[in-house]
Amino acid sequence: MTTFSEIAPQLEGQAIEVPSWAYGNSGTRFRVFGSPGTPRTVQEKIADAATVHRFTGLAPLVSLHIPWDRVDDFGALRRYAEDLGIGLGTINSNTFQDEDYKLGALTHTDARIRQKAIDHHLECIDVMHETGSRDLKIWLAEGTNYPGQGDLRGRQDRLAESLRTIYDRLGHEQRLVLEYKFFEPAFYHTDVPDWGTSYAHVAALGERALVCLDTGHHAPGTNIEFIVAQLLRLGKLGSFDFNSRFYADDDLIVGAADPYQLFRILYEVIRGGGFGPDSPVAFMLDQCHNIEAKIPGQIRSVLNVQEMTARALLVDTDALRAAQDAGDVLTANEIFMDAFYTDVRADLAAWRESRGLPARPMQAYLSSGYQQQIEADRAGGTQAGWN
Ligand code: AOS
Ligand code: ZN
Ligand code: ZN
Repeated sequence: MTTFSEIAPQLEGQAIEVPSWAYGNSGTRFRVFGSPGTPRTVQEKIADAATVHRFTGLAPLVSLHIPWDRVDDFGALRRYAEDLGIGLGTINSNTFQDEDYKLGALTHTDARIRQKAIDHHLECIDVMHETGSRDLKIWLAEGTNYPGQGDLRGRQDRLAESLRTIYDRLGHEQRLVLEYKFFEPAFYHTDVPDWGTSYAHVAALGERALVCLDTGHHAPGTNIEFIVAQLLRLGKLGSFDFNSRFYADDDLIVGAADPYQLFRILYEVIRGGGFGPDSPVAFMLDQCHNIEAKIPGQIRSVLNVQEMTARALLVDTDALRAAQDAGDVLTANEIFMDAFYTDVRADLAAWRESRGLPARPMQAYLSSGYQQQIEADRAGGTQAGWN
């Protein structure tokens, strides 16, 4: 079997993009709970994101959300982040919290409202020029709650036209990633519900339009790693929104609900050419720490991705291919499971230390005093959330 020392070099430079909103307050429709030390500003969110990177070496970018992270000077914000050792990543648009968008945004029958939603995305592209971001992430909460409420085909036509206007404004180095979600907040139909619909739209737009795959956005039982393999084959997997779920879009810590599924997804990413320094795939997290401490929650998340990546790299692909070609079902499965069952935590700890990082990032953070400091420093003021 492949050994850890053989695959360790491939772990160099693994980069996971943490979401700004993971550091702010979040919750469900029943309540949003605050917690001490929660950031009050986007600068404090960035400071916390930089802290995750400092202890793990895994999180060099923080993705922003407009308008939640809007500032007057994004150039200054970029320099602030860079002074803390990280960069600004994906810009996430928001057409799901404005009164005008109750019945749609990019799909709306009213051209004035569609233009307002398009203009919001054009503002996001302007921000990208200042932050140096590559990706504009579009997630649309658009759909209907009742059969007959909307013209399904007309909505697709208007969506295609709106996306075309946005795509044509992108800079030459910029990309559009279109995220799908099978339900919520719309309950009867969602206008971008599945990978096929996202693929159809991004394929029509051009080579710098790709699919964003949120691991919590599928019906229970969906074989997500198959979608990963297919989109990589098609050259249209742009980014992940990693999280985990037990039932719906729970936005829980990635790998917490089903580490084996995360392993299988990462195996397909590696086999499909989506992993490594030249990978076109952004490894974003999209999570909310509703009840647990936020910085430790992000540390746990990036470590879970690193650990399952290491295990997936351990798969003996030569032996596996031989077993597959021979039709040796049980041996093939055993080779696959051998890698998944390999505990790489001690190897990872030693490898981190060899690179000047804490062997055990979580324990290093918890004993660093940073949490106590921010709880003292941020005792006053209004905590950031989904606003
Ligand atoms: C919503 O369910 C989606 O996962 C979005 O990707 C995400 O929550 C949003 O981008 C945050 O603005
Ligand atoms: Zn998402
Ligand atoms: Zn989601």
